[in-house]
Amino acid sequence: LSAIKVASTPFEGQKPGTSGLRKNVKVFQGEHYTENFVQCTLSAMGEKLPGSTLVVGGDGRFFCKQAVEIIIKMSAANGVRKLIVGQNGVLSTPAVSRLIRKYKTQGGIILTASHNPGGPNGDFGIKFNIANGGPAPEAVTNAIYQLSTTITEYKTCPNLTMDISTTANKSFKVDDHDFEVEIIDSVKDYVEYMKELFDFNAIKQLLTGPDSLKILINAMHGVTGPYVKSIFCQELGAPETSAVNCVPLEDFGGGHPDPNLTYAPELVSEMKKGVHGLGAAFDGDGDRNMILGKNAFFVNPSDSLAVLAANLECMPYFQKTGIKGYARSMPTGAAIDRVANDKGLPIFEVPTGWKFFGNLMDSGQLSLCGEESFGTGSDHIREKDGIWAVLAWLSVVAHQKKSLQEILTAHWSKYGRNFFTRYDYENCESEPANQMIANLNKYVADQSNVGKEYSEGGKTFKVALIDNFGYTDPIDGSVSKNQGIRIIFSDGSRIIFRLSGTGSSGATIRMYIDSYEADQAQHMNDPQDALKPLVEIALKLSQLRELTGRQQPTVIT
Ligand code: VG1
Ligand code: CO
Repeated sequence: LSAIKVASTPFEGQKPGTSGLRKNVKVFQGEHYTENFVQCTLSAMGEKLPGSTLVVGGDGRFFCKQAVEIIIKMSAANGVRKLIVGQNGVLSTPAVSRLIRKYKTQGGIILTASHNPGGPNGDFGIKFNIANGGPAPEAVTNAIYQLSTTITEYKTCPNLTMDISTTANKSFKVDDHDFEVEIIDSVKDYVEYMKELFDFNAIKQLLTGPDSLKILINAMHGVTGPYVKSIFCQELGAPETSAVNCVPLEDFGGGHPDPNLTYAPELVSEMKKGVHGLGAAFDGDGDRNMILGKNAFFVNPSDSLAVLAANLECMPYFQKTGIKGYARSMPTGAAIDRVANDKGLPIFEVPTGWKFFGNLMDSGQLSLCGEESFGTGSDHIREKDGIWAVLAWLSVVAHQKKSLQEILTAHWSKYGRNFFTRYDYENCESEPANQMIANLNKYVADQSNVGKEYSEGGKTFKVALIDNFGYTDPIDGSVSKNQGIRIIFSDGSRIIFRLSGTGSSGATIRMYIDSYEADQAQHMNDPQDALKPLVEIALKLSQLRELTGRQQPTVIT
């Protein structure tokens, strides 16, 4: 077999966002589009490319298989030594992270647009993960983007073919070098690892037997289906009826594979019946999780993180490694900060996106972290991990022998409650959204706004700190600016605005509100009631309604 060079010209906008390059499938299907981006991804590896091993897989959405085929041919032509590919091109994002670490590869390529809808009219995405198993840091994604602006050709091996539908190991000779493709079982390594991390016997006891906890896991036709069946049904003994929508579909059955109260209504209505004690759903690529208790009691992801932080000791992995520290993304509710303070452990605040946790974990300073966007994970891998989060919750329930609602209320009694909500305004016009952010930038740049008071619904808040969040990585010193507008009040309440970096068209505005309540008598209030005054202040201050014309958000968390 021999490699050839194909002439090409740059495409605009091949700039990875919060989590890889995401565009409409039609864009990726365009002539040379995917090839260009794959070439830039490989070229950005520099000296590490020749002789490297890479993991390749995705969430099984429409165009995944074609993309895998392209990557195999191009890797062969670019001097990669070996690819480890999930069967049918399927691997969850956490599974890729695990495989990179387990087999010590130089990185991996993940084919997913995560929580964005899929199918012929949906989105597709490509993301590069580095040797630690985590999403490439900005230095790498910037290098990929720079290459994409000047690309003139890509290398491929058009005659190389490989059946990816069965596990196999095949060797090729491409010009004068060896190339190997190993097609592996998509779930096996991941399942084995979960058994190392958790006490499966304790969880099995919880899920089987007379007083067993009934669970309902909804894979939303994303990649997690086979993992869910294997772990929760086969290994942990939950009945087959506990796992639904477990057949991965190229278009996720037409749904929006995002586990939240709006896009997972089926889980919510089933949980409301009061039959199940714990419900969970995952996103397309399996790194997000939503956890519900009996009667659809909603566990806010920021609370979920704090409860797990307070209870890690009951899990074998943390008994072995100890708890080094915690972290959350900036917009995430600050509930976990209180647990960290109580335990005397460090807490880090990083920008949105999992790539910012990697260095802290690699340097042994971080054990558990999360984001308000239904992302929870630990240093067992370098991605957030939906199934891991459910296993962590089941470990806590098995240990405490209480319902989720009891666990949450006890947590709030001890630490106080951080009420948190996020409003998403999806697919706004870009111009007014940018205008709003520009206005807010002007507002936070003017330090005379500090000390101003805003009153709404009988409550008054005094501005204590305003900025556009910037972060300096404590390990490598890299600086990330403009990560979100922050308006912080004297009681610690926060209003945050940022634009999404994962959408494929238009602008999605995210507004985050976080406010602490010490008074136990208020803890059972509805967060929407508790946060109403701050929501109104945020909407007025930003003029969001006036500028975008949106009276209501698309999604409220
Ligand atoms: C969103 C979330 C962010 C998350 C990212 C990737 O980014 O807010 O917390 O890390 O998605 O998640 P943005 O820029 O749209 O706000 V996933 O599961 O889509 O890879
Ligand atoms: Co995801």
